Amino acid sequence: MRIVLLGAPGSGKGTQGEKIVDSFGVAHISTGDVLRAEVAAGSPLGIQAKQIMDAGGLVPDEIILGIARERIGQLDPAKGFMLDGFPRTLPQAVALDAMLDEVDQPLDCIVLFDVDDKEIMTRLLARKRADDNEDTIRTRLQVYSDQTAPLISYYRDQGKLRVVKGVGDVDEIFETIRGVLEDAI
Ligand code: B4P
Repeated sequence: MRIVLLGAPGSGKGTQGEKIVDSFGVAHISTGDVLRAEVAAGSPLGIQAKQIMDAGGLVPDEIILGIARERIGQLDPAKGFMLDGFPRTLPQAVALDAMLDEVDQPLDCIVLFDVDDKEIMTRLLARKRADDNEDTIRTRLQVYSDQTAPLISYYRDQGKLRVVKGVGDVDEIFETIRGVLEDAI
């Protein structure tokens, strides 16, 4: 199983991602977690990423693709993985497809979390992470709509997109995702 979790900031990719990993035993790559670990370590990448993340922007594609190549390269794609928060731009998605085509292990399924902006604002203000204040969240939603939402039609055109309503009880949402993944794979 090679899957991508797609959705606006705060749509629940991290929350459901943990459940998918526990249940399906796939490897998990979260570019957001990698970046937060770099920030915590105070590395040069972390110092650069922190400014961008705190302002609600996206870390440049070259940096993210470097991280993704390294992490995916350490895995056996045939054993399955779940990407959470990556790809987030069209160039990232195209580069990912090329990377996986090289090893003849294309993505199976892209799960899109459908959650409206009002719910996202409420959740992220409650989460209280460094990048979770009202202005930053608005910027992140705009960045999502400009740079990440085009991936929806990109993956729909490939016939790989599955949409899941991401509002309601966390366990019920997971059961829906489980059904979607079992059907798709
Ligand atoms: P991410 O780490 O990917 O985080 P996120 O989009 O903010 O949140 P996620 O969707 O995982 O939501 P969560 O489960 O936590 O990105 C952080 C930053 O890193 C980006 O802004 C960007 O700057 C940078 N970055 C990462 N990847 C990048 C890339 N590929 N390219 C460029 N830059 C990149 O849920 C949110 C909250 O909602 C939680 O508090 C949770 O408890 C709650 N929640 C979840 N499900 C719920 C439900 N059903 N009901 C109520 N609350 C719920």
